[in-house]
Amino acid sequence: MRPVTNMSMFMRMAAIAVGVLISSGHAISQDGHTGGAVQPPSGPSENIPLEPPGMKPGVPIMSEKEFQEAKRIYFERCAGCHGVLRKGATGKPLTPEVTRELGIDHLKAFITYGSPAGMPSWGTSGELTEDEIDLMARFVLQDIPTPPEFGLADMMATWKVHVPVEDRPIKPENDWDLDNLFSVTLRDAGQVALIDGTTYEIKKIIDTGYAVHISRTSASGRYLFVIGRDAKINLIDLWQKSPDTVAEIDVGIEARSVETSKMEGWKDKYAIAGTYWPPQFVIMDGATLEPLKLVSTRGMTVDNQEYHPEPRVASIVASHYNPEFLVNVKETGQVKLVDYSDLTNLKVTNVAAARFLHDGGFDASGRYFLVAANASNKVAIVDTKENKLVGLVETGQTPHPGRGANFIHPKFGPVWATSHLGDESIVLIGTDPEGHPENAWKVVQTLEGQGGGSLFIKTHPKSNNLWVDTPLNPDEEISQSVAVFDTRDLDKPYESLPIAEWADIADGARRVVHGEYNKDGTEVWFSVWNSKDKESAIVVVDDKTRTLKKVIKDKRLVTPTGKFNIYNTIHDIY
Ligand code: DHE
Repeated sequence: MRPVTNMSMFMRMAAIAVGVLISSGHAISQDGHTGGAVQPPSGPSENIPLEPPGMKPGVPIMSEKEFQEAKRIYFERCAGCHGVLRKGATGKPLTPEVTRELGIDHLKAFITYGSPAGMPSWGTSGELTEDEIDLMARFVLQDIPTPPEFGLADMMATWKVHVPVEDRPIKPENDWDLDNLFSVTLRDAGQVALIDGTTYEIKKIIDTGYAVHISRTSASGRYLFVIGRDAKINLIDLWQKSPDTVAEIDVGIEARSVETSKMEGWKDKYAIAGTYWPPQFVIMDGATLEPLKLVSTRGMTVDNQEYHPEPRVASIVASHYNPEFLVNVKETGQVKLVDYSDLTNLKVTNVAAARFLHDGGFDASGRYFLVAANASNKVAIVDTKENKLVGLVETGQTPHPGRGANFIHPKFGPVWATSHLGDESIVLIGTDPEGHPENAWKVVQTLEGQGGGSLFIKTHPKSNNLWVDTPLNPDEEISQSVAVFDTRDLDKPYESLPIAEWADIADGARRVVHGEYNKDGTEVWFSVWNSKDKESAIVVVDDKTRTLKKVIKDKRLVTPTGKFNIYNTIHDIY
């Protein structure tokens, strides 16, 4: 397996790409939108009770104003990797024992130039000024400010039902093709665009939380749940004449995941959201978002069995076999199967997987859930019928599947695939223990893609194409194109399609990210992701001919990233 050629450079670029975008949460107000302008998040910084900083011997002085500013920068750029409590995850621990040992000059150099292990070069890239670097070096020498908890009363204080259930439509009141609608994340606008999958018309833009992360649909497809990094959930009723937010709530301070109950008999009943801070999840009423049950994820790590105070909730999926949510806890490496059939006597099965759990998806049967344990270079497989771990498979470096891709391999039968952040490999894992027991939960083939920095991989049951993006690769030619393999002949080299070039955008990073199919599986949509002050686009590719079908451009399409086709999201098609 060929490692990424310039790992330091690559990881820096990757982290910068993430960090830059996290940091830009300014309002872009649009005519006709609901709600007001999106503000950058208060983050954990706002409510933290302060000790006077810089009062310890050998620890530099900071004014309270500087301290607040540093906390904001830390939340926006550093916490995703180092953790709110600075205990480390993807990034190294930054606890005071560690930072004081390193000293201020070392810290400043580190922040300025980055490291081969993946620390971005915040200074040389121009992302932070010299003064900001000095500020951040002084900040990480201080004691760690612990953000406040966020309990039921805090949630209730933010909970709003704009349209009570009894005032909502009893059948769809618009003529939209709801099945083939796409909810598109407009990351730095704090909005989603609802785009018709046939006409490519932007039907509506709806204000959401800060740097909205994902959209998920209720099992019936009626409700769309959107969650921001600021842990704000918008519940959008797609049956309204003009679909809009009917309820909203803040479930914490930082979040990435939301899901709804999918089990027969429980469809649309509950929603669940997990938070990065505080480390917990909350089960809510599926039609109103009323918070019903909060559960902490603090506890022991799976490997060395030590207490962890900040086990963040990464991906969440709903089981089709049991009335359960699968909550993937990053720092402890546990998959929690949370039985929602009795919230009073809540049963949680803790499956010991590996650290640090991140993103994942089901196999084609919907029974097995495969999740990346990215720091362990492994994929863990959970049987959602029998509630147990059935596999822990070694992959390439830092698997990042999104939800992965399922197809029938000509030789090995049903497989699920992941690409990687840390190298160019694409790993195919056998997923059919009944029909192909010899291949189940084993890597049956490794493909060579165009490079590391991949975030998402995609196919469709009706397609013979396997699409692999590489938005965080340092080489522009690679980050601005996608690789496509023929699933009927995987020994054939991939074809590279210049998606950003097709978008015909003059300048900017133009990273090509996140493929998503239309309902029929005849087209695949990619985002051409530029910074918020530059033009972005969505490029629609004809799946059969692998040729350009349409470029969707509009001044309102600010930083499009994730795209969620309603039908495919309801039915876990990927
Ligand atoms: Fe994501 C999914 C976390 C950066 C776009 N992202 C997820 C999930 C998690 C996560 C836990 C799984 C949710 C689920 O399925 O329930 N993402 C994180 C991070 O912690 C990270 C690395 C850094 C951060 O601070 O946020 C991060 N993610 C990004 C981006 O920079 C991306 C590329 C652009 C953006 O919009 O922020 C990005 N993440 C996405 C997308 C998905 C996602 C599009 C859903 C993929 C899917 O097909 O389901």
